[in-house]
Amino acid sequence: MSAEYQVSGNIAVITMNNPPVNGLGHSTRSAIVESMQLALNDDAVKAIVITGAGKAFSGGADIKEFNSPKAFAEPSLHTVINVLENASKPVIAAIHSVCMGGGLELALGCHYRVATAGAQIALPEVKLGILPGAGGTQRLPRVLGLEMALNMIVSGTPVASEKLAGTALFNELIDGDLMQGAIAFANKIADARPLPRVRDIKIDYPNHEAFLQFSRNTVRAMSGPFPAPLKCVEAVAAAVTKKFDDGLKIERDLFLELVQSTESKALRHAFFGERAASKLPDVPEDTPTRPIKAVAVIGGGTMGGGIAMNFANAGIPVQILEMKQEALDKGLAIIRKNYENTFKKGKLTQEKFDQRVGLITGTLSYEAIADADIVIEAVFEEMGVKEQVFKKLDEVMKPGAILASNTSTLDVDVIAGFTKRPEDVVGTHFFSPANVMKLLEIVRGKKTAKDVLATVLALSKKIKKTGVVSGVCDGFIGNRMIEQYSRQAGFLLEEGCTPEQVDKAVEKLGFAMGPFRMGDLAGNDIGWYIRKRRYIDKPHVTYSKTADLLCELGRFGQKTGAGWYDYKPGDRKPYPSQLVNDMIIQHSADLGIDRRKISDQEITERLIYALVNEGAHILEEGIATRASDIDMVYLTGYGFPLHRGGPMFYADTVGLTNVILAMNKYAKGRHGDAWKPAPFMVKLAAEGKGFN
Ligand code: 3H9
Repeated sequence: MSAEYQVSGNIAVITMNNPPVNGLGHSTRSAIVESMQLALNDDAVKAIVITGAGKAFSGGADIKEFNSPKAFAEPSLHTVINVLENASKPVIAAIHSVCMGGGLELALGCHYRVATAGAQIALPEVKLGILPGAGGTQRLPRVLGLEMALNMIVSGTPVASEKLAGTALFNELIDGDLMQGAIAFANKIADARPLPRVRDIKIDYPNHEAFLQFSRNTVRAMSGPFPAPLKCVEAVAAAVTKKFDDGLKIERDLFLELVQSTESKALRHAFFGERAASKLPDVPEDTPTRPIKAVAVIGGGTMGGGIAMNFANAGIPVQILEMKQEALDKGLAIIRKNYENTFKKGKLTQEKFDQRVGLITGTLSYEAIADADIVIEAVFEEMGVKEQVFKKLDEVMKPGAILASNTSTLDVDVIAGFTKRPEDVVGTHFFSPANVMKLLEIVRGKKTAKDVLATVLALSKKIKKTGVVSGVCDGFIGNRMIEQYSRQAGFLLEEGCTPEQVDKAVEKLGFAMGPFRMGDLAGNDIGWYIRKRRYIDKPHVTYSKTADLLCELGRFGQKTGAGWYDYKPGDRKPYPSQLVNDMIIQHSADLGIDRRKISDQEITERLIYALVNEGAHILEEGIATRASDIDMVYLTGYGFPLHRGGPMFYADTVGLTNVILAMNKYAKGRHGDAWKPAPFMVKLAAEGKGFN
């Protein structure tokens, strides 16, 4: 039973009970209808209160059901709402904590609504690529007015219940105990007739057509590749221009169309992917975590400073350790400047500014950080330097402190081996700029303790990052895959592309930036440094030499005013470079390659399928726990287009057999050895399955 039924005096109370957020899945919907029958058939019952158990009134339709027939099985949410709205006895929604999506639609089908202050009220469907499909687009404008309702529906942003007091959404805001208040309200209105229905309210908005047209234009310009926001406007427009039932039908048709769209499936995948990433099969959810009340960061450079800001933003004091006073002063000054910029933009109050700046202090002494609960090393990416730091940390840090490394490529097990407490060592790979990028790759060493992983996963939530656990391997999940992508980008230049052509093809697919613009932004010297190491460590791996030739010209990117593109002073816009293009053409000639015209399809397939194949190896080796973890790494750290759901989800939408067919085709070209499909992917394709 996903709802409980009780009678208290003359009032029946139906309590939805489907943890964690009382999602309106099939069993909950059925239980509400059954409870309603009991209440309507009981002559002693004068009014019915409906509420939610635990931490929500209701988080809406059960999104997990969306891919199954259960989502639309009777009683549908429409049916449930009809039962409530047409009941012969008054039905009162008693709202608290979270009232979202289908939960709010259900409440709007009740005759009355009471709520506690602080409840989050939203129709957030648009964030899942759909629109409210159970009357929300028709009823919310009737209680909040056209403008406010449209804003809420198009943005999906929650509004606190007290901010909506005084509107027709709430009949009363309850101070104190919600159920006592709701039952008192129910007794007060038990005999009042006729029963008010939201559907009967008339929307009065002078010149609504002009407003709707303005909204369409604005929303179209802002919604990028996502169809849902504009459809939200269409559905709300129907609330004003059509009869209630006709509007409901329009909403329903648009909902059914959107729920099947790849964009919505991708957003739902990201919603669950984000939450799944915080779970590890062998680390139980009740694993105790270590308290984190103080943090230390080794290194006050750009990375160390950015990392420190995350903790200050979350209210946790951070010490930054540097070797020299000058470097420390410089690092602290940059952090202060960053906060000042945010303050000047009006995104930080004076109080928050003072608090955050005050939480970050500096030191030159290892002894001063000994009591930190976690220390994150962000020093130069060289094993010798890491060795010195970790030996020192092992010496000074208190027992139980977590020793974390921000390494992006080095072996965390080797680093752990520099200490006598490898179980306390973990990788925390932040992405630059560390105070902005959402991704945190958490690298699990062979000996990393489970409570250390549980602690860092919980901490990543606290600092508003998407924490994804990776096993130890060269480059971990993200950089190991991007290496294959970058190799293909280089080969494409040798075979006939210009940097601009490659970037444009990828950007057309929805990437924030193509590989060459990205290189110019991040600094081409970083890749050069890594490749030089690889030429020694892994001589069998082939790379195009174009990137080395570029670096030999000192063209490291925006920071040197020239990279794959030319730049004008004070202007970050990339201009195609004749010099670079000539250099690429000359290089092809030196290699004896006949340059050919390469289609956008080939460019994007080669770049994305290179990611996918490496991702399949990563899954096969158990480096990533699940395909959605890889997708989360790419969505939150590498600018993979959200509406495509991440590389593994994208491969699933193309179909793994099609991916393998394309790879076989490219295997016949230059560097064909890069195109051997991972056995795991071949197996899944043969079974007709996908990664997710
Ligand atoms: C809809 O209503 C369509 C209708 O218009 C039309 C229908 C015909 N379903 O976020 P958290 C799970 S569409 C299933 O970490 P928080 C979530 O997966 C729906 N499961 O907690 C997680 O599970 P697990 C419109 C759901 O306290 C657990 O709850 N509604 C749902 O930070 C905790 O989640 C939305 O879009 C759901 N609807 O935040 C609301 N919601 O523990 C989406 C949550 O196994 N949800 N779960 O990983 C949210 O925004 C937040 O989850 C919420 C709680 C604010 C509710």
